[in-house]
Amino acid sequence: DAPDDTRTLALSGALARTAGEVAAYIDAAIAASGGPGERLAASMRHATLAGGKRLRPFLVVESAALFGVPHAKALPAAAALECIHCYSLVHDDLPAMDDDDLRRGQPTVHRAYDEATAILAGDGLLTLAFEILAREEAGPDAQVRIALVGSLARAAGVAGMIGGQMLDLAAEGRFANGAPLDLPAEAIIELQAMKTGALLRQACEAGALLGRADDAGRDALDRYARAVGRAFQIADDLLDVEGEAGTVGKAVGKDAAAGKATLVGKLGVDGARAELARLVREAEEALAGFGTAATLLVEAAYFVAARRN
Ligand code: GRG
Repeated sequence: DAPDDTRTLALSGALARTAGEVAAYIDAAIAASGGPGERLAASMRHATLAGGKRLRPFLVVESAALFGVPHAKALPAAAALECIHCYSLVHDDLPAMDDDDLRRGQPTVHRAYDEATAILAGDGLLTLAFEILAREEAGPDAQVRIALVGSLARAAGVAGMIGGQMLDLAAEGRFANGAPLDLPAEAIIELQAMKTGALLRQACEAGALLGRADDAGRDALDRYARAVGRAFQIADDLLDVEGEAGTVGKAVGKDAAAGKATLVGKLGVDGARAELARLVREAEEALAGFGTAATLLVEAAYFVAARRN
């Protein structure tokens, strides 16, 4: 069953708490990073501190909490992942990529500043993420910190987000001067698992690493994260068709115009909704072994599926 209002309220409170703590952590990390002048730091703050659901940091802290890790101890890994996520949005919005004017209701970084500054703000956040993970406070010992670095690098890199973005551009027909490719559903699922799923999985993997989870715990969280990642993408594709709360569908916008390959296109809206419901059940079942300790993570899966922005 869908969660009741009391449980949804608990999730909103937990999301807001993590969002505030991660924003403060990133703000301080930018201040301590030693970059020259105000412009670079201000553009990095624009990219990271102007809203966002902070879903990935939430998944890090709540996954770690399953293994008894206090909130504060998971914040560096959560902030590092959010830096990577925000950098990917800055670069994805650039003229050479999606050429977007707005992000989180604000001008994109290249619109608020300029293109060169946006590239450097993204690069600055990418490297700041690994600087954070190298801090002693980022994990209980060097072995865990090295594992966190490897995990985040793989998820953000060519076998994960970057590789998925490249496949996505190829599927749009960008490199062959051609029409968009008509990818089969399995190829779309794989592309999306890399482009957006990899960072969501990394969030749960980071929690498991911080908590020194055993194989069973790691596997359960990974099954959950895979299902949440797929649900996230289908919900995003449905928003393209049906619109964010209070707007006309993004289908009138760039994504649909670019003929992006989506599962909604393959399954239709009703088929996609059914798949979304199945994935949320799968996410919930994956965490059944944790009992009520996993309530917030289960709520988050429902939240991802029902999101309107
Ligand atoms: C260009 C380096 C580079 C990577 C691009 C992940 C990615 C690859 C681009 C993101 C662009 C995008 C809009 C993808 C669709 C799904 C998505 C990741 C949406 C934004 O994530 P949310 O909803 O954003 O978690 P907030 O604003 O809440 O943080």
